[in-house]
Amino acid sequence: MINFRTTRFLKSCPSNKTLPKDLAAEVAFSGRSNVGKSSVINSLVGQKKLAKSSSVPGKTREINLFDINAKCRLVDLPGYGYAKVSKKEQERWGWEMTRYIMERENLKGVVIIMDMRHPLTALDRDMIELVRDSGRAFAFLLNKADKLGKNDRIKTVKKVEKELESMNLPAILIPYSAEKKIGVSELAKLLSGWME
Ligand SMILES: Nc1nc2c(ncn2[C@@H]2O[C@H](COP(=O)(O)OP(=O)(O)O)[C@@H](O)[C@H]2O)c(=O)[nH]1
Ligand SMILES: [Mg+2]
Repeated sequence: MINFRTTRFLKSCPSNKTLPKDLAAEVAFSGRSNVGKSSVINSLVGQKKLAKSSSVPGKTREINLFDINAKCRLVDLPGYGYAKVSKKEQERWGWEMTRYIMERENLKGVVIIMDMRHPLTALDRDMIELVRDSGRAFAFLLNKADKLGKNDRIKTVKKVEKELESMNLPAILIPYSAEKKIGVSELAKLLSGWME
């Protein structure tokens, strides 16, 4: 099992051109703006402020890379679907993201983070298609589980599982709360399996 506590910030890249050498195993986090990507990374590494989290959506406009150790990295991809960003900028980011996911040699898997209260939006489905086309391993985190009661959590997991099956995409689903630290050890185990 990987020790995530040693994770350090490596680099922010405004485009694929400035990415560090493709020499370490990477796992990437993707999701709608404000879904809690940065918070999930912080909860995983047990540090409050490693990835910048903010209540203002759409702030992360870059590919942020973190070194877990000499051989493994975490990658925070730009959030999608923030309406106040221009169409042109969103499009450019779509291309950067597509390129990273399709071409990155040492990308071992993608974690698609969704809000447990609003899973599988149209933009999430676009991301799912992209990841499927790339042939990468992937899994889903249903974040903000603390906002739902126990019964609604169970219902949501069943509903999402069913929909993914109907898309012919059986996948790992982890109910998660970055705030209440629910699902952290499952996530750590999953990523360790991908990278080791
Ligand atoms: N209740 C709750 N709020 C969360 C959780 N994860 C993130 N948030 C909040 O959601 C907002 C966006 O989080 P952030 O990590 O910046 O999202 P990002 O834009 O996807 O990186 C912040 O106000 C967080 O405090 C969670 O598990 N539960
Ligand atoms: Mg963020």
